[in-house]
Amino acid sequence: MENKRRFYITTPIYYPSDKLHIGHTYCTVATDAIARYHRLKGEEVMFLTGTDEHGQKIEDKAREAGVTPQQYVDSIVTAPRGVLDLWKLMNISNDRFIRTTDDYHVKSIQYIFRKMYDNGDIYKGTYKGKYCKPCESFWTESQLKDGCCPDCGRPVTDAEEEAYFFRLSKYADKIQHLLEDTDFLEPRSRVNEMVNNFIKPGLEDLCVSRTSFTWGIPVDFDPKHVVYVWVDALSNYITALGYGNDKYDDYDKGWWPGVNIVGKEIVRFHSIIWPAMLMSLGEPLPKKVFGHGWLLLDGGKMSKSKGNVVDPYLLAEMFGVDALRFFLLRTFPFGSDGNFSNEALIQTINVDLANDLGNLLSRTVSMVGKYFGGQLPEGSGATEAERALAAAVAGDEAADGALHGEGCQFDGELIGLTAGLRNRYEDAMEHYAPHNALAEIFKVIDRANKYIDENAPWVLAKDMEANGSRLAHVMYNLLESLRVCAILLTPFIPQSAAEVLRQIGACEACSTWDSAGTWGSLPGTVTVRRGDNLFPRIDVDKALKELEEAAAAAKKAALPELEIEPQLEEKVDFDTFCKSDFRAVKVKDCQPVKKSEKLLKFTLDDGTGVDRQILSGIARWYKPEELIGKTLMAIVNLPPRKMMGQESNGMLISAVHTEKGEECLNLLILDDKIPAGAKMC
Ligand code: ME8
Repeated sequence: MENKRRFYITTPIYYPSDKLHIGHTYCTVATDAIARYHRLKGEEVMFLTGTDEHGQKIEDKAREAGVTPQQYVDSIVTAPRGVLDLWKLMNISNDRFIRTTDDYHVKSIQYIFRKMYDNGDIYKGTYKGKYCKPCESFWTESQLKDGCCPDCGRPVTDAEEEAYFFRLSKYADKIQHLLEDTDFLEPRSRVNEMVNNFIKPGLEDLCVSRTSFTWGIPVDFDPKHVVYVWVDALSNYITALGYGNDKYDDYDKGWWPGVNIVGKEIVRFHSIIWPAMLMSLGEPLPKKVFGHGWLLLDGGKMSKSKGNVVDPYLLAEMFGVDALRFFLLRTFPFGSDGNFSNEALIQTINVDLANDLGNLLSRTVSMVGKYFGGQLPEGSGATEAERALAAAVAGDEAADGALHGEGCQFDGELIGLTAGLRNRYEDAMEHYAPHNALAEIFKVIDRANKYIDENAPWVLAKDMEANGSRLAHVMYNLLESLRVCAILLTPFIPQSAAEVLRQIGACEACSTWDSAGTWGSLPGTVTVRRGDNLFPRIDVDKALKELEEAAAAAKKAALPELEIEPQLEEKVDFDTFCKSDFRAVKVKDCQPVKKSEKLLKFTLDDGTGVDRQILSGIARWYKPEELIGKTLMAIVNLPPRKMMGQESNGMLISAVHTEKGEECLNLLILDDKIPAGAKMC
């Protein structure tokens, strides 16, 4: 046990400022399949994922939402249907989950920053950029939109900010050597891109602290600075093992160095900045950085701002988690970009899973049931000659192919192909090519389906006395091929593969990696267990229509909150409308909410004799004192909601519209002669 190989694998930690979409799911599911593959081989695996929670973007989004940044990230990471829930749903087998707001990570980052400062690789300088006064935001030249602030569109001015810099330039030669002369970065095509676009033009030192926002890890020896993005984010791969903190002690236990799987747009940070940081710290470099491609929609990258994200919850709930996992890894070569489409998803499920794998399983299990009462008779298993052929193929020796007897040619082809499968699969997985590993499995599944037609079991079954033992052997060969495929499918479709193994009666010992390389592991007298159809065929038109409707609903929900929509809302029936309780309310008191720029807290007389508290995000438009005594309209039967730790019981009604790009809001102010509690109808 002690000599077990340790394999540490990571997937990028996700920014909780956007909605998780199918692209993020792709990256995490692929890393999960690779982690599970190493576990299947008997290695000790640590798989890390997490969330990257600091930065100006989060600070801004939190402000917009009227909550603290910590509340904002919590609402995305730990809330129902948030990040943690999605990974649970997708059956992600991570051993550890890091949040960059975790105390131990904060401590480690301060240690790392100080260590690089003490060794002279971090120094204080001046960050020159562009500044938007109304937004109080710094921008780089490349972030500007038509030379103006990308947020508000107003002109920017040149500005300077004191900042710390990391001496990235010092490591340029070493990094170039690492990229060009080792297989540190894969696929190789990304190496030229890095060297030609970033290293050869000259690596500049990197700005690693900021003073213009506060949502970050303070530099402990100069706390007006917060550590800026990449030092904080990249270090997660070692802080999660305990580097610089005492939460974990795995860093020195042979877990590091690990493999970093990342999307192509962050290859630059992982293959240039990350190794330079580790060189500065005197720590070992990752074993490998693998840069996978993007899932594209209509040829372009998915992004929330384009409104073209695909919701993994929707797809997983509609088609099943394993079907979605399978599609992502079967369809797109891992190192390249691929075009996502609902049609391709449904087609893959119907062809590969329902037709090829599903049918092979259900036909085989039901024939064993029908012809042998579910249990194969004595003597159905692999012959010595077949075992020898399989062993020769698996051992890469020249097999003499000497199978004799009835059906020997078909048997030899199926057994030969299946016996070599584990090697071909392993080769693909070791080269980070899960799509090739799956393609190899499906060659065997196709061959096994053909084998059924070649042997026509229904014809053999007509004369059981003459053909019974041949028929049993044909069934055995099918079960054995299914067994090897199911074991190797486990990293991709864990639940379904386990169900295949259960239905074909594979015991624990014949469901292992070792047994996947040994033809004939299944006992000859195996008993099958019929079960549900694993992958029912999908009605393409119906599913596409449902997806279209769901996408339209999601698009509508994503429209900017305060813009008048060109179309009126969908109709509601009269009874539903009548359930909404609109009342006149009188403002007894109105106060700003501490630490919120958006919220006002109202104490209202709603006619019941008990004060009602409502929080409303209207501070931009009204001063609290101007509303005291006014008669407003509120809906009072909404469930209570917590905002900034305070309860809000209802909602004030206002009219919203956009004028010259500006959001305008007007509360519905009623005639004072209307008494508190009057019902609106
Ligand atoms: O980059 N196709 O976070 P992130 C494939 N926090 N992969 C995609 C994708 C798509 N359409 N869209 C996103 C970050 N991804 C940083 C990482 S690591 C120390 C810090 C991938 O939320 C993307 O390439 O923007 C990245 O690998 C991951 O999703 C998280 O992206």
